[in-house]
Amino acid sequence: MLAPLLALLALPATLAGYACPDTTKAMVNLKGPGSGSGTVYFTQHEGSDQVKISGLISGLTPGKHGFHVHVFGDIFTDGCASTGGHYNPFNRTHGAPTDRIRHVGDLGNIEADAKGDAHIDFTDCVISLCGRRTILGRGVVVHAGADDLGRGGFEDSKTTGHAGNRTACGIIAAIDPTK
Ligand SMILES: *[C@@H]1O[C@H](CO)[C@@H](O)[C@H](O)[C@H]1NC(C)=O
Ligand SMILES: *[C@@H]1O[C@H](CO)[C@@H](O)[C@H](O)[C@H]1NC(C)=O
Ligand SMILES: [Cu+2]
Ligand SMILES: [Zn+2]
Repeated sequence: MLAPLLALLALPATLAGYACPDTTKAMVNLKGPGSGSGTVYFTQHEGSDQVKISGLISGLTPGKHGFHVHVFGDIFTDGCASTGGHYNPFNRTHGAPTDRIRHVGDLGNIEADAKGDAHIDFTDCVISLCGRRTILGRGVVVHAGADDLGRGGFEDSKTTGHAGNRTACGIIAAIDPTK
């Protein structure tokens, strides 16, 4: 009786999804200091742990760019630098979105095409738009380089994915969920 319960409690808290009682939507407008700007939407339907992430970021250098939720939405004090580190409420190491051990904010990479456009359309069930893992009011950062997903072997691979400078960022704002 007790053993399965204890096993369940020992699971990393990031494993199970977090459903919201109401449909919740948010958006982020991303802007420089570096190249890349655009808008990304987050949608989580009533009772679901899936967050749909969609949008377009243009003006990027072609290729992969680290894409994370950072802990603070503060782009006022010092631009993207004041958004803090990756949103990591469970004190884990950096990883890929599909890893069992990851930061809540680890959304991996977006990829810009030859024109510099990154079309974003994926889902994640570790971030949430409500409750203990909410990303509302926090920051999104797009990096100049690729996120190595913790596997690059650099000094900062296990904290930031060695993704380099913060090229664009914005604040995740709640929007009208009926629209
Ligand atoms: C987070 O984990 C590291 C080791 O991975 C540990 O040194 C540190 O004390 C932990 N911080 C908190 C707040 O638990
Ligand atoms: C990061 O940004 C700083 C300041 O803008 C710049 O001096 C540096 O060359 C950049 N690093 C890379 C790897 O682009
Ligand atoms: Cu980041
Ligand atoms: Zn991370």
